[in-house]
Amino acid sequence: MSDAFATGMMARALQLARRGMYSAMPNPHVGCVLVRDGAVVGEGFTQPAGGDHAEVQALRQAGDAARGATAYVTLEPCSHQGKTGPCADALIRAGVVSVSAAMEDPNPLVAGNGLQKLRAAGIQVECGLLESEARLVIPGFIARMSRGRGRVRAKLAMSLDGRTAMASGESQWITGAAARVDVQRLRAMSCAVVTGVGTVISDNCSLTVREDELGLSPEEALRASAHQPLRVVLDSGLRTPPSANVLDSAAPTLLCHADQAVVPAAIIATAVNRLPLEHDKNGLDLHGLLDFLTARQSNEILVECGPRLAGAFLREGLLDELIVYMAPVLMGSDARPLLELPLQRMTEKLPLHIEDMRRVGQDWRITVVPRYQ
Ligand code: AOF
Ligand code: ZN
Repeated sequence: MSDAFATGMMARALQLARRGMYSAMPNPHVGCVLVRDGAVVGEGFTQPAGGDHAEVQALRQAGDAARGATAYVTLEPCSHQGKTGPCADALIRAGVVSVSAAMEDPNPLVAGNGLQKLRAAGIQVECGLLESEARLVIPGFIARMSRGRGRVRAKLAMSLDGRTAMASGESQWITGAAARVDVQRLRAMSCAVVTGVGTVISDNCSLTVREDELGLSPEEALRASAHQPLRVVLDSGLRTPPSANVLDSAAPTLLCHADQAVVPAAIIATAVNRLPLEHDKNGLDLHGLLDFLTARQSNEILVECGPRLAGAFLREGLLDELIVYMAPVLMGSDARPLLELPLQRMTEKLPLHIEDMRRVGQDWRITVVPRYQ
């Protein structure tokens, strides 16, 4: 087959992979295309956790036509027995003769073993086609597997003059409806959404994914909203009102508090899960929180909070990405700044790299990556 044909098939597999972006977690979302005699005979993408891997779906669709086929898959087929059987074995059994994987699986349980297993069975194996594109599809999974911490992204909304709330704390709404749809999708692709008690008190936010606010097709919206991210509230002194929306039953919640704080009876009565964390003048131990979220297999972590917590994550060097929605309004000089980051000298400034800037309805979305020194 020509290079262009193979590239086209892998691009199709990447497109399929993205269909699992709101539902496959904690699994990486993978896509697979099976081709025989120049025709697609099967397609699949990773199903919600515990469900089929991409290859199994594609093989099922192909049936007998898989014999003699080539598989294009966005991640190395697995070689281990996890919640589902090894995909490498399934491909061998089905009589696939050639496998092109975009990248090796960074999961140490696989890490090349899947490709080796296929080669040992006499299958022609290639790895690396559209690799950089494939890596961009699952950055959270790669980060969790390779550095032991998922990808942490903060979302902030500001006025053109860089303000996020009035002095009173009032902040609803700075951005328009389209930006809020975008935020729903950010939540839907995340395993956890982190906020601070200040935001909970001032906005009574619910931090849920809502099927009718995602702006997706009915089928996609249903799949996306079937999974609710863990809501994490950082609340050192346990000031969260027991009646707060984040404590309702719409999604799981974790209340993080100072390890020495006395837990009010009304909070105990809500039966919310709690995580005591070390605490100092800068607030709760964010590293401890991220260790917990890693143990819970969180690939993408969204921080939706006020200027203080966003500043704390940045100071600790823990933010991988900031998404700033900039609204065409001015909120004036008494309003609160984007971040609490008390710097004094130009030498202290934090350099950023702007990765993307695009219009979202009436607002602009700016995606930046901090360049920690
Ligand atoms: C594949 N195809 O579509 C995906 C793979 O517990 P399990 O059985 O679901 O396995 C999870 C691991 O399998 C996951 O950590 C990753 O290494 C790999 N994901 N592999 O062959 C797929 N999603
Ligand atoms: Zn698999």
